[in-house]
Amino acid sequence: MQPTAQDAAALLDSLGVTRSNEGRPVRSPIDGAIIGHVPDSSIADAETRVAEAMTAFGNWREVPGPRRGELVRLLGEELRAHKDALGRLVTLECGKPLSEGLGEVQEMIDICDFAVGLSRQLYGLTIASERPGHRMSETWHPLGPVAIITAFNFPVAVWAWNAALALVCGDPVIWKPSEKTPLTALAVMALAARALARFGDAPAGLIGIVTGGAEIGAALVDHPGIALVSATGSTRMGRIVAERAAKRFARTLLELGGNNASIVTPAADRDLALRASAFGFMGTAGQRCTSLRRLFLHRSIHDAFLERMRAAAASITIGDPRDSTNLVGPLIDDAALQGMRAALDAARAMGATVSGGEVIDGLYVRPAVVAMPAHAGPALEETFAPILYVFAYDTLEEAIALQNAVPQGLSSSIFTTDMREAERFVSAAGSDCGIANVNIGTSGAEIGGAFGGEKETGGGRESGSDSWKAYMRRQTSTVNWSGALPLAQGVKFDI
Ligand code: UN1
Repeated sequence: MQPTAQDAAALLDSLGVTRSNEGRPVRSPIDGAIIGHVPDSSIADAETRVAEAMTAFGNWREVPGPRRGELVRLLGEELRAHKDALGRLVTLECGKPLSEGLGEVQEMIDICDFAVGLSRQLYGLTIASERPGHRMSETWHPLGPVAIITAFNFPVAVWAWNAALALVCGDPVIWKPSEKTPLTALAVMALAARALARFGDAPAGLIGIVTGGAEIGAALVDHPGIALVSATGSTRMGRIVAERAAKRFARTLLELGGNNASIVTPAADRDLALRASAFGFMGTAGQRCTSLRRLFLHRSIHDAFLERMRAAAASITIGDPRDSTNLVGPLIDDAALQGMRAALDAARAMGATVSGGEVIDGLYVRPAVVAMPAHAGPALEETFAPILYVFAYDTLEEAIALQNAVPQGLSSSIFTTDMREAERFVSAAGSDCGIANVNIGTSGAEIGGAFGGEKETGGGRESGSDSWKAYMRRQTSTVNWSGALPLAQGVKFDI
């Protein structure tokens, strides 16, 4: 394999990104080498971007939705044409296996397609008025500039889920990517610039970016010109964003931590459950917000299933994610490694049996399967690493109660061929998560559904279904086309 720095330079050139030798160094977790530099934006830069976006909004909100969709269609074309290079760059910068890097770009293309269709379907309602000669309607209007704060683990797809919808909804966007993955963000901006050039008459400042750390994100969150802050990351970060945004009554769309669980019942197809759970906890080295973290096994199958999962983790191929024979790449950085160590130490201190978890080399670790004596300790927290906490249960009620007994509420799943168990799990009395799957793992959602979760996950929904409504403002209009003036609720006020 080539040194990552060489690979990155070639990919950045092919994607049309101007390389810099100054600014914050960006390291590839693959080999720890510096693969580029990105200067931090200043607070003044952030203010300029917002001012430009506010001006752009005045124009863009009056461009017809289907025409706005044309820009997103062109963006989708650029992404299709450069899928391979961008997918490779994602792999270099965040360390996920190449098939996942390419899959992430596919997710961007999918949401662009979805948004193009949506651009002709921003439907409102006509509502029955109680007054004669009156018509009531509900219309969705563009909202204003949207700040999109994203995390390292999906360095480009999360921007696309937000930006594709926001743009067709009539909103300019300003991106604050993770400081760990700014190169892929610059590459996406280069592709967006091509789409804008082909589109022709989009207003300047429609698609912007600022780079840097938390203080740059905070400058966007606090700016009165930002109508919506869409933030993906830890619950700790989300709490800060939510509080700051609430001070000025700005809207937020939060996609925060998950602590996702699967339940495997005696009626499960166990081979399928094993494969799905193995991907769920080890895929992306456990660094998805949807990664499987807790596994509830019925006592009758617990020991045998646990053994098979240990064997799967012990034999999984780990190494350079550019090599397609490796299914698990590195953790993002040393802090992630320390976080994993601390969680495993806490589990051991509780009397848990830990298999795996050792460092192989650099940031490459063996995924850990942890047989837990109780549903407590580190299992109640999100650790962004490949750790699977395993529990035995006796009744489905107990398993559902435990799976819900964490502060987070993103994703969940049940493995069963018993329709009563499956239906109970997805019922009002079942999983309390935003995502509740049957015979599928917790991760790997398609873009067509609304994506997000409850409780400390933040309550936001993005991507498919009617998530677009978060990027628009709702207006109720009552129009009186009669000559009379009847008041609602029969109120009399004759002057
Ligand atoms: C994330 O980890 O922030 O459902 C998003 C999934 C992916 C998205 C994960 N489509 O696993």
